[in-house]
Amino acid sequence: MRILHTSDWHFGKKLEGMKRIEEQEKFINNLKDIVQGEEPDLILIAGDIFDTPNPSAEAETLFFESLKKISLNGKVGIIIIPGNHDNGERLAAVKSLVKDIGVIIYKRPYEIKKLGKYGNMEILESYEGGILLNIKKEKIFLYSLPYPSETALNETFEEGKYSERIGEILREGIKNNKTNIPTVIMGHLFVTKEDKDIELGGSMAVKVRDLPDVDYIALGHIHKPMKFNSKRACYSGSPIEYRSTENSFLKKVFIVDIKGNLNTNIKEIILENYKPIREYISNSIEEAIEVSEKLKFRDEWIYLTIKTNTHLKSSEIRKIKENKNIVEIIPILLGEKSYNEEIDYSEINIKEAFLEFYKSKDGISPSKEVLNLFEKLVGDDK
Ligand SMILES: [Mn+2]
Repeated sequence: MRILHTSDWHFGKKLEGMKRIEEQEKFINNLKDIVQGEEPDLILIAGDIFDTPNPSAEAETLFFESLKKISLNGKVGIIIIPGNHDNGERLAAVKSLVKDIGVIIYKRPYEIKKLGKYGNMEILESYEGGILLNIKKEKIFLYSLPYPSETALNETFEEGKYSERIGEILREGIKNNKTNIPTVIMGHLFVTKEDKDIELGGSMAVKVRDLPDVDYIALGHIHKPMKFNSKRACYSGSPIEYRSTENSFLKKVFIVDIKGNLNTNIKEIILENYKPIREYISNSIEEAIEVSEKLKFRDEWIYLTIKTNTHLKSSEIRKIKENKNIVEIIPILLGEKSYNEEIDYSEINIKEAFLEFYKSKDGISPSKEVLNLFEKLVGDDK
């Protein structure tokens, strides 16, 4: 059986307030082409479909369109679990409508799915979190674990025992596969090679060694593609660079051929970069204005650092921001730090005190305009 594994779509996510919906649409078209070319039997989406529990109508519309597109109008089955960013109940609200086109959506851990046909797939047996699936006369046992928070699992984790506990839940869950049918697990988890107990954004870590040995583990949560070969466990990562720190690695989806008896072949497919995040540095405000003008028609998000010895005027900021792709201007003030801690402000006049105080903040002297304005405000106090 051939599986396509993806996760962390984060539909509706923005970059410093800028919408990414166009890139998210481009990803779905890219993914549809991959599905057509690779012909998977099943698509697994391992959580964080949306960026927030209350996604915008625009993000939801894109999600519904995506199901239709990447399933090739119901030909390829899709199974989805919620991540920590999703509201499982809301994500699964559409389930009865999408059942006939072969989409199964979990709303919470331990959910028992109804037996029967789901488009071209059929659930032959159903347990807490586990299903025995028949797709085109091939069978797999799939155990799904949506983001396992204490609330979702309705239990309190014992200090230092989280990783072991998750391992136990997974082992218990796959026990219902009593035959030699290949087993696949899908989970929204923070898995790490580290042996220490660590946390990521409030999620406790599951150690690789605590994962069970199955044919494949499709993971979601971490945005960088990763493989834990000893357990055939992978993070597909997010399809889009969601932060500037994500521009150092390629975005991927995985094509996984499950042959049984732990004989699994994992292939990585590199996604297009629909709109890269780039960082530029200018050595003056004039240069920054020139750079932003030059980059205007380039399809990239821009963080622009400006080394300057004066503060940016609002007119200069406006000029730079004529380039709609500038997400942030980061000024670095290059004054000599001449702040004198010893100064006794009672000994000097108010204009001198203002100059010293201004310099103490940014290490540069105020412009003529600022100084004139200050004098006008306080009157002529010599
Ligand atoms: Mn997540």
